[in-house]
Amino acid sequence: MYIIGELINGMYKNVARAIAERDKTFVQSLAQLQVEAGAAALDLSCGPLSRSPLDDMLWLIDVVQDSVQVSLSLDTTKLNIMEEGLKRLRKNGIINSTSADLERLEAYLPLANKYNASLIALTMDKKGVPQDKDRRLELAAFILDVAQRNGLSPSSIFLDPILMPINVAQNQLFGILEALRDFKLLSDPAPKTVVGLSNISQGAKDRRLINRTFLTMAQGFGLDSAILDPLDEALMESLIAGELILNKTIYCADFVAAYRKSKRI
Ligand code: THG
Repeated sequence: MYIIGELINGMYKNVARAIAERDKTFVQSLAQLQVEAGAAALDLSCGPLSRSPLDDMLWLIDVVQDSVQVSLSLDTTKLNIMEEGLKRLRKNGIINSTSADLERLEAYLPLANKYNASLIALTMDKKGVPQDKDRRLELAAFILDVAQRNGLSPSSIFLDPILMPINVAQNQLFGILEALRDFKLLSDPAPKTVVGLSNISQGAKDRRLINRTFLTMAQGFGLDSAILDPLDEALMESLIAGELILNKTIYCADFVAAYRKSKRI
């Protein structure tokens, strides 16, 4: 599982404060803790309250790159912020994200090519987030078709079915699992898949229990990557056990410790 740490997000009040006050130490420690806990990449988002989102994103990129070596996922809906951010990256990044709208795809696909970045593509368009699996698949097929015509390999694309909160869309969750499985059948080579895991429990009780249970199920449906909280230890242990059961790592008596060591977690 390719783990993208979610914690450097202005959606969290303390992160929004750290960004506004240019509190480098706070952001760098969040970066280091997530990488030590197993994140292979870090998602960076200034959040909805940012007054100068471009300056804030460039500042985040610089301070995070000064403290850890992992790839960065630039989480912004603004094209100019994405491009300025990509220019600053010291290693290959992740564009988070484009929708399935043709004009957005035609803007973001060339950026992915130019900066050698992976591209997260959400299966939503101007009509909104799909309510069922078939519409998610239809949009995924469209994304892959446009990607192919723009010369980007499906293996550089992470399809995101958009995980919805359980308290508003309980009846969609199984369809989302099926979409994760079926996305992989749409092209050869197959696209990758990703979800923003914590979305599922926004506004719910027992958030961590819901997060880790969904993650386990999504692993069974072939999920490749998740934006999640790597500091949630029960979640990470459950993830490791899931990888073991799917035969992605070799069993040994102390498998959690062995996995952490092999990934230098
Ligand atoms: N897909 C893609 N990118 C994404 C998402 C996605 N980026 C953002 C988000 N979804 C994933 N990251 C988070 C980060 C935090 C939370 C959820 C998803 C979260 N935050 C607390 C909340 O809203 O309750 C904040 C609590 C606080 O203020 O302290 O749950 O789906 N491609």
